[in-house]
Order: sequence, then C-alpha cells, then structure tokens
Amino acid sequence: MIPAPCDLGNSTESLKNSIINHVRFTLGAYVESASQNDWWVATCLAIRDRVMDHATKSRTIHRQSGVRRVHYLSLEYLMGRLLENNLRNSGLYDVTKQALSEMGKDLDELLESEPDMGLGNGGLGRLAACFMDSLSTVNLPAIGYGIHYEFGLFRQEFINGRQVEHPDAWMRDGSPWKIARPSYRQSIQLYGRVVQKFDDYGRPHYEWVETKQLLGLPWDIPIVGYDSHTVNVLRLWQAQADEDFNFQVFNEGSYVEALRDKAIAETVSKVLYPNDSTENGKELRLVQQYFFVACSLADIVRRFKVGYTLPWSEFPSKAAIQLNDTHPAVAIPELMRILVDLEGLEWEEAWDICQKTFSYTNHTLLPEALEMWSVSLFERVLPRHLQIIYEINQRFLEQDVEGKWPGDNEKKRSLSLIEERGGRYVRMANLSVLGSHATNGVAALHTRLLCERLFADFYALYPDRFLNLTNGITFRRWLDVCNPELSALITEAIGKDWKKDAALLRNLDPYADDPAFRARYAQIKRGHKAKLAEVIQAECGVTVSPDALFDVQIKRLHEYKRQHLNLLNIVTMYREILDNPDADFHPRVFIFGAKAAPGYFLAKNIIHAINAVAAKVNNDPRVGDKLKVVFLPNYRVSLAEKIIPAADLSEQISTAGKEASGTGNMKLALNGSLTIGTLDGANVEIEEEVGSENIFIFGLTVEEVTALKAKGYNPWDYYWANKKLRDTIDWISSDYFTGNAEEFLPLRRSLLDHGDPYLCLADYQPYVDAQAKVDAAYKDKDHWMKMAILNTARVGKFSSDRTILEYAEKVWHLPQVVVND
Ligand code: TH1
Repeated sequence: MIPAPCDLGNSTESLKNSIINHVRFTLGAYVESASQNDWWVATCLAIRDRVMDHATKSRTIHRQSGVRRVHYLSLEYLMGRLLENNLRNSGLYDVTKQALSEMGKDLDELLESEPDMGLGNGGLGRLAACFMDSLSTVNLPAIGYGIHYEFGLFRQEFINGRQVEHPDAWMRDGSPWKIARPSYRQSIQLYGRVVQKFDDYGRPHYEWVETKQLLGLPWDIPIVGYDSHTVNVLRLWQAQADEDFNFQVFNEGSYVEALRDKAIAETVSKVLYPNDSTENGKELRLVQQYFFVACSLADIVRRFKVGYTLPWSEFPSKAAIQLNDTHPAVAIPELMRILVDLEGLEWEEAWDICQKTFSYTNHTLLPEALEMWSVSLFERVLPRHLQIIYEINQRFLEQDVEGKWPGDNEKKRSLSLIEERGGRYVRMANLSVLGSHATNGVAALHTRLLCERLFADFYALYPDRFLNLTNGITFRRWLDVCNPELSALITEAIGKDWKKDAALLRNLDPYADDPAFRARYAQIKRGHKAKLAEVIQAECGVTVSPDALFDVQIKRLHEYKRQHLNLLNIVTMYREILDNPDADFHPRVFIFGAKAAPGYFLAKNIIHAINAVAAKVNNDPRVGDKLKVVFLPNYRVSLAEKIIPAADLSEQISTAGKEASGTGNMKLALNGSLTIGTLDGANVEIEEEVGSENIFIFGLTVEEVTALKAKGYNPWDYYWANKKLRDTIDWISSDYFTGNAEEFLPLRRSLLDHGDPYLCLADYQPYVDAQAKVDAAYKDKDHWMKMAILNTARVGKFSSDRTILEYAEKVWHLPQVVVND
C-alpha cells in the first residue's frame, strides 16, 4: 500500500529536522563536523523538498486543464544565486534563519557561500531569469528551455589592470537545485545528408540519413514565484554521447579512441559563448543552438502527443514558443521538418502551424549582433534544414513579396532569408520574423527603430505582426532580496501588496515630502554604501568614504555603452582637481563592473585604461578623498545585488539608438539611484515615468545622431575645438598613467583616427555639463533624497510582471491558472 504523502511542515522544528536529515542521510556527514558547503546543500535541499510538491502539482494541473503553455527558448539564463530568492519568495526566510541559528549556523554566511549560476552574458540572459520569476508569480503555465552549461560565463580577474579569464566551474561542489530527468532524455541528429524518396503516387519526401546522434539529458530547476503556488520549471539540456557510441571501436580494444568521441559529444554543452551582442559564426555555437532547440521541440511534441490525441491543427492552441532573440531560430525549420517529413503534413498546413506557434523578441539593432550563418556551414551541420529554409524563402519571395511589389528585385534582395552579397549567408532575423506571428522590440524607441529601419520592409508587408513590449525586472530579486531594508520601509509605509502589483509603488509619492521618511530612506542608502565600501576595500584595496557620491556604471564592456566616455569625464575631473584644488566639489567614487568578451581587443584596452587611471587617482595625495575610481572584478548577479542598493548615480550613457532597452537602468532607479543618461532604450520611458526633473538627460538624440553621421562626423573637429577634451585625450595617451605612451593608443585611435564610431567626442561636453549639474544637485542632500524616493515610487511600470502579462495577453494568449495549496 502506498501511504498518503506526508506534509513536511514549515515550522522551525520541521525545518531543523529536514536540514539535519539531509546532512546525515543525503550527504553522509556528522552534524558536528559538516562543512559550510554541506550545510548550504542541506538547507537548499530542505527548501527544495518543500517546493517540489508544488512543481508536480503545477505540472499536473496544467496538463489536466489542457491549457496553452508558453515555452521560452533561450540560450542564456543568468539566474545568479537561488537560495535567498527561493526563501523570500516562498515565505520561508524567517523560519529558516531561525532554524539555522538554533543549530548554531548563520543563514547570511550560507547565502554568501552560494556560487552564482551564471549561464548568461548580460541583459538578455538576466531578462530570461526575471521572466521565469514573473511567470511563476503571476500563475502562467510556462517552461523555460536552455542549455546546461558545465561552465558559465568566465570568472574575471585583473592582473596589472588587465582582464584575465578563468573557467567558471559553478557546479563543481554540486548544485542542489537541479534534478536530472533521465526518462525524458532525447536523441537528436546532426550532419549527414538528405535523400529524396518517392511514395507510391510519385510524391517526393525527404530523409535525413547517415547522421551523427547526440543525446540530451534534461535537468529541471524549480522556479518559485512570490506568494504563489505555481512552480514552473527551467529545463536545461546536457549533451551526452549516444550509448552505443562507437561500440565497434570499443570492441576492437580501442577503448581510449571510443571515449575520445564521447568527450567530443559532451563538448556541446561544455561552455557558454562569452560574446554579448556580437556574433562569431563558430560551428560549435550552431551545434549548441540546434541541440537545445531539437531537444526542446521533441519534448514539446512528446507532451502534445501524450494524454490527448488531437489533430496537429490544435498544436498552436496547446503550445506557444517564444524565441529569445534569433539564437533559437532554427526551431522554425525544425518544426517544419517534424511536421512535413516526420508527420506527413502538407507544407501549407505545417507553415500555418509554425507561424501560429512561434513569436520572436528582437534585442538589438547592432549589425554585428545579427546572426548570419554561412550557407556552407549550415548545409554541413543541418542539410535538411537548409533545404527547408530555401523552400520557405522561395514561397515567400514568389508569393508575398512579388504580390506586394511586383518585379521589384531590390525588395526581394532586402527581404530574402539568404544574404547574397560577399558570400551566402542565412539571415536568422529575417527567418524569425517570417516564421512568427509576432515580433517585438524591448523598449518603445527600440521598437520604433525596428519598424523604421531594421525591419522596414517586413513592417510594410505585415504591420500587424510588430509590437512593443518594454522590458522589466523582477522587483523581488531587485528590491525585496537585494535591499530588504528598503523593502521593509516601503511595506511599512504602503503595505506589502506592491510586491505583486508594482503600480502600487506610486503610493510612495507623497512620502518624498515627509522629512522622517526621507531620513530613514537616506539612512538605508548610507548603510548599503558603508557595506559596499567594505567590499571595495576587500576587492580593490581602496578606502572609500560612504559620504562620497557613488557613481556607478555596471554592464558589459562595449564601445556602444561608452565606458570610455565615462573615463574621459573622470580624467577631466582629475585634471580640474589638480588645476583648481580649492574648487567646491563633492567627493565622488566612480565604480565600474564589466566583463569584456575575451576576443574584444578594444574593450580590454578600455578596462586596462580605467584600471590605470584608477591606480593613479587613488594614490595621488593631491586628490585625497575627492576622487576615487574602482573597478570591481568579476561583475555578476550577486555582485550587482550589492552595488545597486548602494548607488547614488546610474550611468546609462550609450550612443542614442544603440542600447535596445537596458535593464540595469531600471534596477538602479528602483533602488533610488538617479540616472545620468542619453535618450536611448528604456531611458526614454524612465524619464517619462520619473519626470524630467528627477533625471539627468544629456546628449544627442537618435535623430541628431543620424543627421550628424549623414553630414559627415569628424571627431577631430571636436578635438580641436575643445581644449579640455584635447588635454584629456592627450593625457590618457601620454606615458603618465602606465609609463608607456603606447599603452592606450588603441583607445586613442578609435576615438580619433578610426572616426569615433559611437560619438564620444560629440557627446563629451554635454556629458561633462550634465555631471556638473549632478555635482550641484548632490550638495542639496535633502532634495536629492526626494528625487531618489520619487524614482523608487515611479518605476512600477518596469516590473517584469507587467511585461509578462503583456506577452501573455498580446502574444501568447495564455490564461492565468491558479494552483491551490
Ligand atoms: C541585450 C541588449 O543589448 C539590451 O539593451 C537589452 O536590455 C537586453 O538584451 C534585454 O532585452 C542584448 N544581449 C544580447 C546578447 C547576445 C546577442 C544580442 C543581444 S542584445 C548574445
């Protein structure tokens, strides 16, 4: 007889029992001598036990009710740490802290020992993680699909100011959150060739033969929403060699040879590619994309087939599939292959199903980030998929494009799925738009530019397929978890419902004028600054005062994000302090966090330049406390959680038109950091929300950038016209900072000889002026706090719950399904 499932209980006593049982029975350790890692694993498992029932229940309810589910396909999930988030979201934080403390263990220490799950590069991967949190919180049936990378984004170290990369073995000591699901393993094909065959009526069909096999083992991570019993899963695929892999060789005694092939198969999910917003066209990357897409689609199709026997025409009513950028776009020809080659559907019906199923989010306009695969590579790895893409293309050009613009070959060239100039390439962005019923941008400005520029011709053909869905962030991690003091103050003032309905934060507005509230808000900020000062001391060996203005730029290192514009201003300030020691200038700490792609030479030169300037400034007795510059190494989610609550000023200074949205801008504003920024990405909407009097906007607009470039931009004009700018650049490219005048020549050349592609020089003076306004504003502490509070109060729009509900309503047409306890 199977006994009824027992309730684990949420009392301190039952938590203690669970944790101790895991220490003893799961880890085989003595309570007296268990290591810190043992305690952390045992605590995670005790929480996981309490969550898994809800995961099973959610899955069952979603299946039984037969509702549509969304499948989020993303090559990146930047999850960060999971324990504290899961504790706060499930309401078990206090009781767990108590249970541990009664056993002589400090929860905070355990939380600090958790390695980040860094399976992403930056904003795109973190967005996927925030979306998973929101999907569970607002009770939407969802599954996230991705890759179980053995190594996440590299760990960054600075040696003599230069970036050095190390592998990130995030699960070396085990990862208690993931559960293997061997019964859902999938087998997929790659390489090989296509043969045409004919049925009894002489109709052709295609078989993909002589392929290599690869297995995908799924690992599930439960996603705990805030105050909700919906627990969705994130399913990550690990590549394995086929069981019978090279058995022949094995029998002949070539044991080592056989295992070499196994090792090659396993490289597919070894490591995350460390490029953010740039493509490098490597074969392994295409294999990674197809591997996880094929496993995920097979899993979705499996689920469609069990339980009910519906006609294929019902597939879209059960499954929505969201493509997170073009990285999973090969899902479109893969679903066509399944439907036409394997299931025997007619092309038209299969195509209709595809378009109804898929939707696509574009995250960038940068040409170097637009994925294009060389036709020859694509043909070798995925020969049948290339044929399908050709067929899609031919029908599209002959029917839709010819129908709208008869005889217009220029339009056909621009819309084609194949780029023909300078070699032949498959254009994954065009494929994504064509294979989907909806394409969205990630901020209002970005979507406008998508329709006007990148996809102008597609927009003319199918205007109804385009829409804007402005990004968001989860306020649980980015306020409740990272800033529990502010979270508590807000809750005390306006109640706790803001955690589920962020629009309610507006109720804080009147508190901006309440001196007592302001004082407490200021005190919380001061507390976080003092804590960050300790981190800076430990990591950089630099002493900073929590009374200085903390000026923060944290994001991937990229020319378009213009960390070097920030540097120009810092060096200008440094000169000014030396020239004018008595100037009334509020002390400032410039704080950077950024990883550069390992092959991005100029980005690495910029990191080195910032570190070199930091070393001089921080040790110059003439500067004293007025100016400090610190570059915190190894920027990652858990470090962001320490920096963001401590920031006073948020640097969002990309060249207008280049940053699709940005999401760090939202996290910083939420935590009461004022933005200094250009009218780019979501900054535009942040200004609309917080009011132009509570933000420092400067610089060229998108239209001005376009006009300047059209007229012919010459950075030398700005160099010669502005002595301060000239002195600044010349100083950086002197031997002053490193003893070697050649060191930052690449940076100087990019700004001058190579035409300053991101217009740093054009925006230099407006930026310096805006920084002077910041300095003046900060002197009125009380008013500054008022502005900070108004930022917190007015950014409710940027909750990812709002974003996700918009996707559910406008793109996925999903119902909310409440899971009861
Ligand atoms: C980022 C965008 O640069 C950023 O503006 C946006 O807020 C974020 O996505 C979320 O929408 C992108 N990250 C990547 C990463 C790769 C390729 C393209 C982009 S765009 C690998």
